[in-house]
Amino acid sequence: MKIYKSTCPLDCYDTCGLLVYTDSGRVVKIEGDPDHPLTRGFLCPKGYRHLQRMYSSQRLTTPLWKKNGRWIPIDWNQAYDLMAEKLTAIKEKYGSTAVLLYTGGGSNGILNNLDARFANALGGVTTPGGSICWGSGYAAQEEDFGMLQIHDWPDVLNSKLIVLWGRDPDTTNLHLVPFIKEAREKGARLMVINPLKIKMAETADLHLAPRPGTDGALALAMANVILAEGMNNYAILQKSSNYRNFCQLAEKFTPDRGEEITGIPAEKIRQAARMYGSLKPASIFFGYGLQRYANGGKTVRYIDSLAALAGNIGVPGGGVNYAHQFWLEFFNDIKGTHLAERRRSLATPILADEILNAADPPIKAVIVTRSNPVNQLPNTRKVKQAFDAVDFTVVVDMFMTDTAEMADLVLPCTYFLEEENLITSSWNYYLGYCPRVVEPPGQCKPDAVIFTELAGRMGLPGFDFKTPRQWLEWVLQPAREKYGITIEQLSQGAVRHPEAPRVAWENLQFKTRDGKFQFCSEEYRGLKEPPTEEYPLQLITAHHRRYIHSQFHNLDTGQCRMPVFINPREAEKRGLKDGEPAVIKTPRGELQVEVSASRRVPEGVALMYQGRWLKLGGGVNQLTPDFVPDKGPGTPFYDCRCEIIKS
Ligand SMILES: Nc1nc2c(c(=O)[nH]1)N[C@H]1C(S)=C(S)[C@@H](COP(=O)(O)OP(=O)(O)OC[C@H]3O[C@@H](n4cnc5c(=O)[nH]c(N)nc54)[C@H](O)[C@@H]3O)O[C@H]1N2
Ligand SMILES: Nc1nc2c(c(=O)[nH]1)N[C@H]1C(S)=C(S)[C@@H](COP(=O)(O)OP(=O)(O)OC[C@H]3O[C@@H](n4cnc5c(=O)[nH]c(N)nc54)[C@H](O)[C@@H]3O)O[C@H]1N2
Ligand code: SF4
Ligand SMILES: [Mo]
Repeated sequence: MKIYKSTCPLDCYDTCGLLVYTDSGRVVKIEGDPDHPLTRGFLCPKGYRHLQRMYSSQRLTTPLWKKNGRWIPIDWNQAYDLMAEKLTAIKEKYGSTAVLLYTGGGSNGILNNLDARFANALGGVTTPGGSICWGSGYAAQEEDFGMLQIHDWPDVLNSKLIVLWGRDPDTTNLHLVPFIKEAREKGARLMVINPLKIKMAETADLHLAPRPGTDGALALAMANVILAEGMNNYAILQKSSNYRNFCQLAEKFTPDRGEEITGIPAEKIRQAARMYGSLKPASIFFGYGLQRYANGGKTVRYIDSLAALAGNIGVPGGGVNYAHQFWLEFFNDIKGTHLAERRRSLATPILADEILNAADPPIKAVIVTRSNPVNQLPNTRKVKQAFDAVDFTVVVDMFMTDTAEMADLVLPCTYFLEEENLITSSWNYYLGYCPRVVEPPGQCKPDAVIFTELAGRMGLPGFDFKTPRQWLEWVLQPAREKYGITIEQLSQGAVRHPEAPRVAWENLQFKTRDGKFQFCSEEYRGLKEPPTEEYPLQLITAHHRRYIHSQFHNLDTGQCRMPVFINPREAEKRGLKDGEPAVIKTPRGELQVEVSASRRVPEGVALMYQGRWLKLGGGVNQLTPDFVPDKGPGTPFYDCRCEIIKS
């Protein structure tokens, strides 16, 4: 038996430290590494299912080529020849930006970015601009602070108040939970702001349940009370711009107006404002749900402004924790940005339309890596149309996903334990390592090798290294030279970024153009798709505890209707009983579902979990809207009205 330290590569806040046990060339057990400073020895349900997934009989083990609608196994030489031939022909006829590279959150491995290097070396391609995930809030924080920083997780122990604003750590950020518990044992209070009664709301000191997509109005109404009652803090005044205009905006958002928009009683808004204005320092943890709306970018900006107003920026135990942008400058540029001669960007939230309408050049080929856009982009019907319209689609994955099904060529990649890699996260400051602990099955190859070999075959520049280890050593060179961080060191456990702040913006020197924090005075706007008589409910399609996006769903057997959670009163109004089949309808389409009556969901809201495969009876994105929100562009999945009827 051998034991290795490794890192969970999933696109998750936590990037857990793992202990991987092998015996006779097989992984026999995975558990949490108790020495990891943040994740401390336990895993979430997905972490414990890695083995089942890695050894699943559904793994793709050979390149597959679709001929006359049937999959034919081919070898790598044939696969590379096919790709080289198609991509060269398309580049010659239309230019390299006729190729779209679509990458996603399948793996946080740094070497996986060699797909982008390949695309740049090809001459530069088209990529989705903005983000399917966090785009609106990201753009908002860049406006306010100039860049994104977070507090170290343990800094929450300095907080007197913790605000989980749309974040549900028990579901998506499990290893933050013990830190929150410890802070509460030390006396910190907890406020949960979430339309749903999440687990933490059960024990919170205050739970506010705004109507989905109205948090901006809540933040402004809280600012109104803080100003009216003189609880504002002046420390940031000299270090900020646009303070007065923000105050003028907030003055218009009385608690009564807040109540009208959010549905939260004015007195409760006052109570929340008094807690936030007096229990200092207070830390806010953003989730991404609240920015998946037409107004999501502004929402995040108003909340940033509220935090600044109350004096919760730049202080231990304070902060507005969204994401951070460290590490990149400590690595050599694996994406090879300099290799591209041209590039083009298409807006992510309307990508299907963008593909269908692209001209000069049109999109002729799509390369999909570590993502499942047919399942994960909004408005599936259109996404399928767009993929259908493209001449040549290649998908690199471990499984025959909804997207892979639509491809011409599918290339089998390795599981993270089958090749070495480095793992970073935008949600904590640690860098982790994954060693190669077992041999890959069949002909599976790591993405790094696939794109290196393909580039070699096509004679593209910029691929001087051949093996993953050579690439890793090169990527790490700046961190090694500056801080002595080596692969050997990383194989002993994750390393914290030496320059990342324990407290974000501690000196109040911001990265904005004038070096100041930017208060937001943009006009408040509501939803693009508020409920109507025909579609009276708002549909949230959130992330599930046991799955990460579409991953792991295929390990569950059987096809069944997806549950839709609604308040028992909403079920009753429609004559629907718990467990009964029903149909959910939105302006995009409909889906067969099963009613699940739940008091956790407020009236006026329907909750479904995103990710289940279309071929397993899922596909919530058949229902979700595709339009460009206020900032990012992010992807406003939850700005979606619906109705549920008997089937
Ligand atoms: N309705 C709705 N839709 C949503 C969201 C929502 O809240 N509601 N959330 C959005 C968010 S936040 C995100 S981040 C996106 C996620 O969207 P995607 O990133 O497209 O999501 P995944 O389903 O995780 O797809 C990852 C794929 O990569 C594969 N994979 C894993 N490891 C590797 C690897 O090393 N190499 C390669 N080549 N492939 C690998 C997996 O098998 C999987 O098929 O979805 C978005 N979609
Ligand atoms: N288990 C698991 N963990 C994950 C993921 C996963 O798929 N599964 N995905 C990872 C990724 S890529 C991401 S982006 C993150 C996402 O992590 P989160 O942001 O924590 O999760 P989401 O599911 O995007 O957001 C949903 C939460 O926002 C709330 N919400 C929805 N609308 C509103 C609103 O208008 N206002 C407020 N205040 N709250 C609202 C929902 O009720 C829900 O609790 O999680 C990461 N971790
Ligand atoms: S998915 Fe997240 S919480 Fe689960 S094991 Fe991986 S890093 Fe840890
Ligand atoms: Mo995400």
